[in-house]
Amino acid sequence: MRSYQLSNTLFQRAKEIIPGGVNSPVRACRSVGRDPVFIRSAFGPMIKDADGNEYIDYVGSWGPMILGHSHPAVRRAIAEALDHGTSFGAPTELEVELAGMIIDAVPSVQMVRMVNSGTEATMSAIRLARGFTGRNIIIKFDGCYHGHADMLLVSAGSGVATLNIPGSPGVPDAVTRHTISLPYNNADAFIAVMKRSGADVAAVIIEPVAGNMGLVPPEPGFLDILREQTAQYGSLLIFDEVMTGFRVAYGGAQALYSITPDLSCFGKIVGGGLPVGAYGGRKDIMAHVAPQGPVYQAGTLSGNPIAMAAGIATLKEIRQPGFYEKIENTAARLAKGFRHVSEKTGADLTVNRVGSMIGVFFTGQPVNSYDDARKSDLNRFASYYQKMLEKGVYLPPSQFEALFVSGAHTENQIDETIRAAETSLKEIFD
Ligand code: KE4
Repeated sequence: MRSYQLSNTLFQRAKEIIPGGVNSPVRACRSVGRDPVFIRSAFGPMIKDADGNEYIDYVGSWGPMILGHSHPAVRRAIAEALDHGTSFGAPTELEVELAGMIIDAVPSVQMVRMVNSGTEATMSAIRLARGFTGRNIIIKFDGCYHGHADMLLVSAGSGVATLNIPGSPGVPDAVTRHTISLPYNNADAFIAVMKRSGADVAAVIIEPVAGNMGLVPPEPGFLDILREQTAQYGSLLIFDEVMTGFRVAYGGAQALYSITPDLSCFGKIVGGGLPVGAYGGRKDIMAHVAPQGPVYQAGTLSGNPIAMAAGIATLKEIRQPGFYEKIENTAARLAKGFRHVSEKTGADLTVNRVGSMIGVFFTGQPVNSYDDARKSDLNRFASYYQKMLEKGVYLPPSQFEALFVSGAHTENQIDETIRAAETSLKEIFD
C-alpha cells in the first residue's frame, strides 16, 4: 500500500495559503475524489511524488513534455542559456530562432509573436481579430477551452467543465455577450449562425482536435466548413493549437487536416516545459500588432531566453525523422489495449485517439461532442483514476482531459498500463 503522508501534509499547508491548495484548478483532483499527490521529480515517462511513489506519467504537464521529462538535450539547452543570464527584457537571438522554427514548421504562420501562456496567445489573437476586422462577435465551441480570458469563459472545457461551472463569476455579461458557443462537430448549427450573423463575426476559434472535453476529433469535413464559411463572410479562422501544435504533427492539426487558418495559437510544446505561448498567422493581419500596428499586446517575460532555449531544443528533437511515427505507434498500442480490456472486462468505454493524444470515456456511446462526453459515468471515472494511481499510473484527474504519450514511453510501460487498467476495470465493473 502506497503512503501519501508528505503529499497530504503539503496539501494541508498549501490550502492555507494558495486557493484550493493549487495554482491551477484541475490539479486539485476535486472531480476524482482524492487529494493530489505533490510531484518532486520526473525523468522520461516517469514522475515521482514527495513520498517517493513512482508513476508512469500520461499528463506530461498537460502536453508540453512530448519528449518525456528532463530530456538531456533540453536540459543542456537550458543550462547553456542560464550561463548568459535569465531575463533581459530586450530582443534576443533565441526568440528570433524559435520564431523562425515555428514559421518553418507551420506554413500558415508568416509572422509570430511570443507570449507566456496559451491564455495570452488566444486572448491576443481574439483582440487582433477584432482589431483587424472591426467586428465584435466571436464563435467558439462547447467543451473547447482556450484559457481563462474573460470572453472565452463560455461553455468552456478543461477545468471549467471539470468543476461543472457554467462560466465564471467576475466575467461581466458585457464581455461575453459577443461570444457565441456552438456544439462541436455540428456543421448545420454553425452554418445557420454564420448565415444570420456572419458579416458581424470577427473570428471563429476552435481546437482543431478538441482535447479539453476529453479527446474529440473533428468529424470529416467539419473544419473545411469552418474555413469555407469564415472566408465567405470575411471572418478570421483561428486554430487554437496550444495543445495540438507540434503534438499531432510537427505542423500541428492544420497539417493533419490540410486546413489553412488565418491565425494560430501555440503553447505547451513550443516552450519545452517552460512558460511560452505564441500566436501568429497571415502577415497582413499580424502587421496590426503593436508596435508595427495599433493592436496592443505586451509582456515582460515574452520571449524569455531560457524558455526560448527549451522550446528550440524540444522542436529540434521532435522534428527528427521517425519521431512522430514512434509516438503514434506507442499511442496506438495504448489505445488498442484500452479497447481490448474494455471488451474483456465488459466495461463500457469509448476510446478516441488522434496521434499521441487519447481520450478514454466511461460511456459505451460514441463521443463526438461535449454533450456526448458529459454522458460519461463520472463516478466510475473517479474510481478508475484512484485505482490507476494506486497501481502507479498517473492519469489526468478529469474525464474532460486527454492523455498524452511521449517519445519516452516504452512498450513495457504501455503493457504495464494496460494490465493496471484491466485490473482496475474488473474491480469497478464486477
Ligand atoms: P495556458 O494558459 O494554461 O497555458 O493555456 C490555455 C489553453 C489554451 N488552449 C488550449 C487548447 C488548452 O488546452 C489550454 C490549456 N490546457 C489545460 C489542460 N487541458 C491546462 C491545464 C490547466 O488549466 O491547469
